[in-house]
Amino acid sequence: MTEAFLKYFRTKEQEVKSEKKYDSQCPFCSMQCKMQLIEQSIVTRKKYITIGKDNPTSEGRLCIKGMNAHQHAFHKERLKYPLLKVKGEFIRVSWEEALNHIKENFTNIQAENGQNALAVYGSASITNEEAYLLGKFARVALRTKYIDYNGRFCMSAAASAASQTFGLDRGFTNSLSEIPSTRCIILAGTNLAECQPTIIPYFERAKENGAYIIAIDPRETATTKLANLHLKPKPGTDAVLANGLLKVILEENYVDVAFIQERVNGFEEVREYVLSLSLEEIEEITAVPIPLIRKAAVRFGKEETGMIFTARGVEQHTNGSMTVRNFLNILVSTGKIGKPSCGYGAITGQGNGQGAREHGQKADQLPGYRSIENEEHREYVASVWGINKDDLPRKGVSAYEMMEKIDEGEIKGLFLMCSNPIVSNPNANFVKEALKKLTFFVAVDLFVSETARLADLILPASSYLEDEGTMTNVEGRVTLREASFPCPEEVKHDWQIICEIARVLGKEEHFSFSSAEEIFTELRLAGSGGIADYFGMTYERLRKEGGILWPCPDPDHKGTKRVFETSFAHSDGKAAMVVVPNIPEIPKEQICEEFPLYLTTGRVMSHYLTGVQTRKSPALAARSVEPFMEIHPATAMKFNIQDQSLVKIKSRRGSVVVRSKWSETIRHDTIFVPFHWADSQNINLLVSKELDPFSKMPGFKVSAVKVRPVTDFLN
Ligand SMILES: Nc1nc2c(c(=O)[nH]1)N[C@H]1C(S)=C(S)[C@@H](COP(=O)(O)OP(=O)(O)OC[C@H]3O[C@@H](n4cnc5c(=O)[nH]c(N)nc54)[C@H](O)[C@@H]3O)O[C@H]1N2
Ligand SMILES: Nc1nc2c(c(=O)[nH]1)N[C@H]1C(S)=C(S)[C@@H](COP(=O)(O)OP(=O)(O)OC[C@H]3O[C@@H](n4cnc5c(=O)[nH]c(N)nc54)[C@H](O)[C@@H]3O)O[C@H]1N2
Ligand code: SF4
Ligand SMILES: [Mo]
Repeated sequence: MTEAFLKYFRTKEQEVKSEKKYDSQCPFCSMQCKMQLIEQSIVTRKKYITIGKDNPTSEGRLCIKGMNAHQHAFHKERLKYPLLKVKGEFIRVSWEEALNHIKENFTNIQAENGQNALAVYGSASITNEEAYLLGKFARVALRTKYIDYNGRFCMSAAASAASQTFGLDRGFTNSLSEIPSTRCIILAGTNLAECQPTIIPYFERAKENGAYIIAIDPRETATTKLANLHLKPKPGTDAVLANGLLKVILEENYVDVAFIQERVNGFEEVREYVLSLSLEEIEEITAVPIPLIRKAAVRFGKEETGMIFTARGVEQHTNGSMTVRNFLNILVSTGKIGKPSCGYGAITGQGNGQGAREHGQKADQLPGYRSIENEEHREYVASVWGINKDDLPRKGVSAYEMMEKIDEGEIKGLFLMCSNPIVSNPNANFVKEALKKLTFFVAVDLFVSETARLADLILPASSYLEDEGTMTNVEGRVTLREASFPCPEEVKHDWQIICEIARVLGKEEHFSFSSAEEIFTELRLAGSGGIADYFGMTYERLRKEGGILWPCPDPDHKGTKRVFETSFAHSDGKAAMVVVPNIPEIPKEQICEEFPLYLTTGRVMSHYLTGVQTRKSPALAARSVEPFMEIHPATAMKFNIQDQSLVKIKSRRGSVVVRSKWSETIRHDTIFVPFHWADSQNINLLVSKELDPFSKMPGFKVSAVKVRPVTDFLN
């Protein structure tokens, strides 16, 4: 450091009058890094810095999003009061007026159209307590069957695959501490380096210890650079690629016969089918050369230990669930599960992507991962809730299908909490038009998001800095996020908002909670004996132990570091393999003369999801100010597209205009656009409404498109 800088630094330091520290947890991804917010009072103002805090998952690390999260939480556009739309303009109203308005509209809608005319749309960015309460709110306060959440677009394909193969869906079957000692790692469709940056040292340590890393991604990313071998399939062909890997594993005899005999069903059918396939055809479909398929399969097969990780790159397809099941076929048939340094990780997305999929926000689910269609499960949860089991609604439909019901007029009122669906749903224009048809629409948010703009009433929610509660991270570790600040002005916690609405609807007796901890106590009971069992956890334990891995069924239980050590969670204790058809993503999205390129979508390091929060953070927004289209220069030249020029991308659904970014490392037939921007830059205007039949996951990762320079459309 230069003398001048040191002098400047010292003067700055002297200006700091006092300093306060607040323990917190990042509001963004599934790593849920623990952090500390430092508030410095400087002569004329307050200054905030966020630093990492040690914990078993992120080990004190933070990425740039965590470091700058406070910028959106303290942003001047944070909602502070309820806003009611009157003649097209939002005006400030009191909570009492807001609640009365809800009571009147919800009551009228249900009186005229039946219970199911109201729907609830939740989120995996809220706490476990809030996710649990929202599920209960829909079933007990509104008595509607229509509830689903944004995790449908995130974890649903992996969750459905793990539930079907293993009988249990905990994102990572092991704890992160086992990664450094594994010998071979498959990273399928995950960009950890940008999406869960603080996890990377676990993989770096594995590599230092000699592990062989295989990445599967149609483009080069900061993550694929970590790999020893990078397979670049055509988007949407991963299920076929997995068949190829499995074929080589079977032919070269890398299967674990004893493990299969003892612990696996369905192996023979899969074996017979996969051996009947030709590697030439697999090469043709995936565009991955046979020698590379062979190299990857042999390496994974022959190593003593191995792990497979999948993320949205292979999951967000209309065959996403089956694709994941095929990767699990590989894992199970090589016996690389339920043992030290062997396992599966569905890299969870949102901060509470794991917990929020366990406690009853899903259309067909009750707390503890119970099923709303199972009589025993209904009986148990109804008894905890103090209601008659026959008063519990049956299952509803998935998030996007709720939009279709809104469009059809079956759903007339919507309660939206912590999501921005007109940006994040596929077929975005349709979704926007559908939401405009609602008779009454309430959005609960930190800001006036693009979707909240369409609401009749917006309620101001507390941020991660103010809201205490538990979040279940990427490992399945339940962590307690402490509140650091009181709610600003008239802001309320999501759980308080739910309780207050329940109260005006006359359901106070079921929602008389005065703290998040009280809700957690009921959640533990409602989930007790279920798959995701938190019964043994208390806030006190979570504080003391720095988080607990579920299941933790009783207070003396230490938590579960590794699942499936002795048996899988199906009733016979066995894993279920399944034949996965050797066909790529829906044929409609195959490229053709008119739409010759595959569009795939995803993320950049500095923005989070629909960008409502990160676009408000100057430090983050400055790193990535606008969306871009990654395109190979050879492809760009073919379509007369210069680097850094404006391009129109068009699919069968719609078009957007973004700036081009030449990249030598993306496939020639593929372009990539991140989805963090809205309105005319919303890439979901181009994505189709087709859904995966098992998980109802949309095909965010494959759209057939054409590209043209914007100048072609001028004059
Ligand atoms: N910076 C940042 N971090 C985040 C988020 C964020 O928005 N920003 N969001 C969080 C959430 S909710 C989630 S779900 C996770 C998502 O985490 P990831 O799933 O890792 O992120 P994506 O960028 O959506 O996709 C991962 C990779 O899949 C590749 N891909 C695209 N199509 C295909 C295909 O057909 N096959 C294969 N094999 N790969 C393909 C893309 O090129 C991309 O590099 O990240 C979490 N972390
Ligand atoms: N094309 C394409 N589309 C995708 C994806 C993709 O890869 N490609 N990925 C999908 C995935 S994986 C996901 S997870 C979804 C996410 O999609 P969304 O759920 O729509 O994304 P967010 O931007 O997280 O929206 C959260 C909203 O809630 C607000 N908010 C934040 N914290 C709180 C809180 O504590 N309480 C309340 N009440 N509000 C809060 C934010 O301001 C924001 O407006 O997008 C999906 N859409
Ligand atoms: S975005 Fe994820 S990796 Fe980055 S600080 Fe937050 S929780 Fe940690
Ligand atoms: Mo996600």
